[in-house]
Amino acid sequence: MPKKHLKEYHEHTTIPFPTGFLWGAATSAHQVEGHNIYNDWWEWEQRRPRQLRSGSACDQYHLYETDFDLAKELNHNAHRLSIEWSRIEPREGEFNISEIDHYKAVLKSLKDRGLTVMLTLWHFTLPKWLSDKGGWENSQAPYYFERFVQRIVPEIGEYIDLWVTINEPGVYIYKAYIERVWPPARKSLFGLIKTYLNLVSAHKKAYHFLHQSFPAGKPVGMANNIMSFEPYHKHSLTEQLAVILNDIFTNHLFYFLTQGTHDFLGINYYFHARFRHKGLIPETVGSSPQTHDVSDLGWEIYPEGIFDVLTDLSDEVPIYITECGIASTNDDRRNRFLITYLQEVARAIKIGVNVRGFFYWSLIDNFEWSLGFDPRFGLIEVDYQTQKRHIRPSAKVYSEIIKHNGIPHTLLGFIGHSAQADKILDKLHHYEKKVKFK
Ligand code: GBH
Repeated sequence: MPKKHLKEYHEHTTIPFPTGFLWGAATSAHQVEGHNIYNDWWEWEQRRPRQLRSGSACDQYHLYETDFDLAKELNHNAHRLSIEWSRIEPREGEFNISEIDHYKAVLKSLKDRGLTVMLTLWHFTLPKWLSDKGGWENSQAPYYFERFVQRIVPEIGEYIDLWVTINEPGVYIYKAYIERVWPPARKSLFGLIKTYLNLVSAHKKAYHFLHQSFPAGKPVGMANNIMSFEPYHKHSLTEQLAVILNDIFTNHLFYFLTQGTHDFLGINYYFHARFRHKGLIPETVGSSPQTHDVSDLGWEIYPEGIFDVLTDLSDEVPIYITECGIASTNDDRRNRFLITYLQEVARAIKIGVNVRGFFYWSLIDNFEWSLGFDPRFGLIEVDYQTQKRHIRPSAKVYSEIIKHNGIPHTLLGFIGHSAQADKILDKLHHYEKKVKFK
């Protein structure tokens, strides 16, 4: 290309994503629906302060059409959500037909809007009847899950494009058995191991059943919380050992135990951790607003980490980023997050990583488990007093990226500026008029 065109080329092109890339957002049933009164979380919440109970949550059980209209309006072409087992099977072996019909209507309304549907079958909550029997520690738990899957899949299968069997088994055992801030909040190494292995078995059973049900093929995977680990000192052996061990347990063990049962890898990316030794024992180095750009929860904004985990897990099967998002009431920060993280995803794709989609966590503000409603992850703000939805400016930036199936270069210039997204978009539209994006 002649030299004089280089500048123009640089400024006016979009960082492209592959054709057919899935763009959307993710939610989970208990976090958005409200009144999931037959599950273990509901029971657990009643023992906690009122503001930490899910209650009506976002009332998406009734407002799903409003929310899906907004997703559509924001150019999303895909959506990830979960169904609530305890609604469908509120008592052992008894299936509630009207709740099954409800989910058919929900899923159909996504299809009516032309969205590709990714459905999670288990996202952290258990029917109370099962938690009373020991939950995932019960040796029969994988069979109960399989029975639920066998009952529901034929009913809703026609609406689903991609299946996620289970969400973040590693996070679940950590929260429930180590931190003990989630039910069953038990101190039991045996229980922890049993739960983990039963989740392995539950995933495999669901995988095989889904494959039998749809021989023509609907991809099946699961979603793992994948972290980017680093040694603080490049040459410290103890720190490197800490990286290797954490990497094995957090990022690879579940895949290893379920080898051959993943049509794609579902990656939830939120965390970066550096290990620094104090004496012989490596500790994680924290990030603070003084030293790092962090979310409202203090989680470090570290876009390079998503490149790291994508290249690390790049394999023969495709990857979907099943969750990635930030809790922030500062929307400039969310813009910065979206643009810089997606730039790193694009970089990974450019060097050959087969990434097929990105689901921002989350479409709307929602119930963040033990932390209640304070963390604001949504592209759309929820006013919990009125259940009104307000589109955040960052949702429009995301929508613009989707429209271009890539990141317009004009957006890059604004990373780090505190300009309002509306201004960024004005500028972008001005450019578009001038240079006509393809
Ligand atoms: C994902 O977990 C989950 O899949 C999703 O449900 C969650 O909303 C999202 O990320 C954002 O956190 O209850 O004390 O543990 C990632 C791990 C799990 C860490 C929820 C923060 C909330 C505080 N996250 N946890 S607590």
